[in-house]
Amino acid sequence: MVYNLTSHDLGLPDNRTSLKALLLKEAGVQDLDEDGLRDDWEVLYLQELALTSGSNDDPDGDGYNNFTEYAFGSNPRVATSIPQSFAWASRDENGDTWRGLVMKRRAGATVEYDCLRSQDLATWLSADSRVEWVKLERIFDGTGTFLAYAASVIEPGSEKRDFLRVEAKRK
Ligand SMILES: [Ca+2]
Ligand SMILES: [Ca+2]
Ligand SMILES: [Ca+2]
Repeated sequence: MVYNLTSHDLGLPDNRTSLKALLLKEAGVQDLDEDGLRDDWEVLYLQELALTSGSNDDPDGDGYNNFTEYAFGSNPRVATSIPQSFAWASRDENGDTWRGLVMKRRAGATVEYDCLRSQDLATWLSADSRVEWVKLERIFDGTGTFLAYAASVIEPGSEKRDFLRVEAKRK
């Protein structure tokens, strides 16, 4: 992208608007083959398979399809690289006890995550207001993911226990 600041005075609102539009376009997510995987991620990780291997394929045969590896930050060409196990965590804040799980989730807006809650492993409820993503922490391991903490408040004295499950979907 080239934008000549000598001939485009940024003191003029029209020029600021057009530069902003250009920057947003450059920063946008490209998915020309519409498979739900960012094209730059495909080129980097799938390499020569970038155009032929789609969301549901599993070229490294590790049991996790490309979308799952994309959503949870593992390598789709390396069978020993699989989505990491979720870890349990809890913390106290303003008198509330939060319990939840820590996981890697993709930065940016290409994947939608839903954290589901169950008390019997049979009925799963969309967590909505009971479970929140309470913490996002940038990690710089080259996978473009955040460390995320999904948690729900445990009512004082509650005997109930929650199971949590995370689903990742294409946006
Ligand atoms: Ca793509
Ligand atoms: Ca795989
Ligand atoms: Ca893998």
